[in-house]
Amino acid sequence: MKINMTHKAGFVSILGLPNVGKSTLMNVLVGEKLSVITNKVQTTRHRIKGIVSGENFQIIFSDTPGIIKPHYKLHEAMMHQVSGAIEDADLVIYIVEPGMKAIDETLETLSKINPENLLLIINKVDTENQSGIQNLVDTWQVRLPDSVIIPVSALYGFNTARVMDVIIEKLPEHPAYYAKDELTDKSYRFFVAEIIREKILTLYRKEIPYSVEVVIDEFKEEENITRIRALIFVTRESQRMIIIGKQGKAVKQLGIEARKDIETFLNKKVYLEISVKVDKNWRDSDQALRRFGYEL
Ligand SMILES: Nc1nc2c(ncn2[C@@H]2O[C@H](COP(=O)(O)OP(=O)(O)OP(=O)(O)O)[C@@H](O)[C@H]2O)c(=O)[nH]1
Ligand SMILES: [Mg+2]
Repeated sequence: MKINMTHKAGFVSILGLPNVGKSTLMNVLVGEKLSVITNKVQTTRHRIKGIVSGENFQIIFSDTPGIIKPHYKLHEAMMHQVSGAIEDADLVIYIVEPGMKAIDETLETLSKINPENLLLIINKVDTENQSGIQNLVDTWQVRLPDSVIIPVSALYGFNTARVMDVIIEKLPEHPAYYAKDELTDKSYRFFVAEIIREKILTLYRKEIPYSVEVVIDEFKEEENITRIRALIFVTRESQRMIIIGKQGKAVKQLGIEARKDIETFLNKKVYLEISVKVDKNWRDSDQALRRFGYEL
């Protein structure tokens, strides 16, 4: 027998300072479906939506860039997405981690959010003992008396089911916004560029990851192979030399590792060509940022 139940749906934005585990948490909450998220073609903006649909509910999560003070127009564009995610949200998940000092900065951001629609998550509690966790919860509860506060370990899945329950409980009644099999708003191109950028982040050090942008210049699906041409932009010739490496060894390694992951992701053979270009000013250029898919 099918019981007619009301349907809930809403937008849940995940915010916080850099590195607190926003992306880890979104991946966990979207669950196994995340791996399929990447199989859908949608828009090219940088805030990443992950959609979870049940029979009677739909949650549209937004993973957002970590909140920082902008040094470049790039950062402004990133923070623009954070403000957009706050404006669109039915609920905001704000993540903090144990020992986080930047409480004032956090409270300033949180002052823009209705406390009843705020879920404060203390992540990484696997790094804290029981009384430490209780202290953190108490400290935050004093500052945010009207918000739900949940200690979580996104890495180990501790309390993440409770987070889902609280979200579903708080969702407004609304029909689904997206088709129930839709998993993200991002395209193949976007995720391919992210795979390459992720490899750059792990293979190179110092300022390289912060100076790099990846653009997919060509994405051609043929019957047995997908041909991808990626452009890596850096801000200085010296960085270009580092990316390429002695006799091209570094970029070759990057290409091999990225191609493997892209093949797994697309479930197809991939031919990947990488070029490295210098654009001194891309982080401060409206034109370049627009080309790279940032909204200004
Ligand atoms: N110990 C522990 N580490 C975690 C947990 N959640 C995330 N991490 C780690 O924290 C680091 C940052 O995680 P991300 O999910 O990339 O953090 P983020 O907030 O999305 O970071 P930005 O996108 O840079 O702002 C990674 O090394 C994760 O493995 C957790 O619950 N416990
Ligand atoms: Mg992240």
